Amino acid sequence: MISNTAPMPPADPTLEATVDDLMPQAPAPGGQGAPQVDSQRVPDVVELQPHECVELMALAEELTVSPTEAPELFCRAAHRAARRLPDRLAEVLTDFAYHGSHTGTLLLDRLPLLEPPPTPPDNRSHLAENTQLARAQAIINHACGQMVAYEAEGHGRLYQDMVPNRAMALSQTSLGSGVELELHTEQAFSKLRPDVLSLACLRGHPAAKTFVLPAHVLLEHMTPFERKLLRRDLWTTGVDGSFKLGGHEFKEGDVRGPLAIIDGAEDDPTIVFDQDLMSGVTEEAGAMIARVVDIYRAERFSVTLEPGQILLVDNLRAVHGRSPFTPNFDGSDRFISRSFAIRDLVRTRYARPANSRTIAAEFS
Ligand SMILES: O=C(O)CCC(=O)C(=O)O
Ligand SMILES: [Fe+2]
Repeated sequence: MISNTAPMPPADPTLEATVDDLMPQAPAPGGQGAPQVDSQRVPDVVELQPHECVELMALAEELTVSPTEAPELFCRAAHRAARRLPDRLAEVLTDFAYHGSHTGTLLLDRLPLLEPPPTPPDNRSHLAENTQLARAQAIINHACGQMVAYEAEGHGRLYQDMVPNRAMALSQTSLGSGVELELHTEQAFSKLRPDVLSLACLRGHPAAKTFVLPAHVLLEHMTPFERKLLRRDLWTTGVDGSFKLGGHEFKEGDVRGPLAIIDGAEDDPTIVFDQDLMSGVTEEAGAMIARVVDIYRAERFSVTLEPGQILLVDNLRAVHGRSPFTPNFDGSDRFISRSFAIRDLVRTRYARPANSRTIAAEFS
C-alpha cells in the first residue's frame, strides 16, 4: 500500500496551501511510541519528538569525518548512522524515499540549531558542512538514499552553501534572489539528476518561499488529451547555468532530449520540467509549457523555511521553484545547506571515477 493511493485533499484553486494546511489530521505514525506505521498516513511534516531530536543529534555528533577531505568515508559513516535512527523516523524517511508523499515534500521540523556562522557572500567558503544541522542532514539523506556530489556544480562538494549572491541576484540559479526562481526539476537536463533535494535551513528569510507542485496535482488539472501529450517525447532542455559556470564540456551536449514531461505509473506519475530551459518540438508542445506554469501558479504550495528545518523535495514526483526576496548582503541573509541523495548508487557508477562520490562533469 503506498501513500500515493490515499485520497487527495480537494484542490481549491483560490488557495495557495501552506505546510500548515497540509499537516496530517491524524496523529503522526508511531507518535505514541507505537512502532507500527500506517503508510497511508505518512505525514508531509514530521515534527521531531524530543527523544528523536536527542538521538539524531547524538548521531550527528559522532559524525566527525570531514565531507570535504574524505567524502566516501563521510557518506559511509552517515549511512551507518542512518541505520541507528529511531524507528519511526527511519520508517517515515524510507517511505518518503520509495513512495513519495502527497505534497512531494517532507519537512522535518524542530531540529536543534546552534548559532550558525555569518552567512557568507557566495558558495566558496563551504561553511554549512561543518554545522551540526548539516551533519544531521547527512544522516537524514542517507535514510533516503546516498549522497552524491556533482563536479560541475557548487565546486563539486557534497554540500553547497546556498546563499544569496550579489552578482548572481538576477540569475536562474540557487544563488539568485531578485527574481523568482522559475519552476524546475533539479537537473532536468541530466539522467543522473538527484532523487531527493535536501535543504537544511541555517537562516531563513520571511519572503523566501520554496514553491512545490507534485506531478499528480498537475495532472488532476489537465484534460485526458493533455495528459497523453505530456507522456510523449516532445520537449528538449538545455543545461542549467550553474553547471556551465566551470566551462565544462558534456558528453551528451548542451541540448538534451526530446523527452517527455510525465512518465511513470498512472497512479504515481513522475515529472521532468524546466520553465527556463525547456522548449517544445512542436507548437502544441511549446504551448504546454505555459499551461504547466499556469497550473503551477494556481496550485503550488509554499514552504517558508525556518532555522532548524530540513525540507526534502521528491525530485521525481514534484517540481519546485522559489519566490524572489531581498537580501541585505551583510552576513544575516538566508543560509541553506543544500545537498542531494540518489537511491541507486550503482546506476551512476560509470560517471563516478574510482567509485568516488562525485559525478564527473562530463557525465552531467
Ligand atoms: O531556495 C530555495 O528554497 C530552492 C532553491 C532551489 O531551487 C534549489 O535549491 O534547488
Ligand atoms: Fe532547484
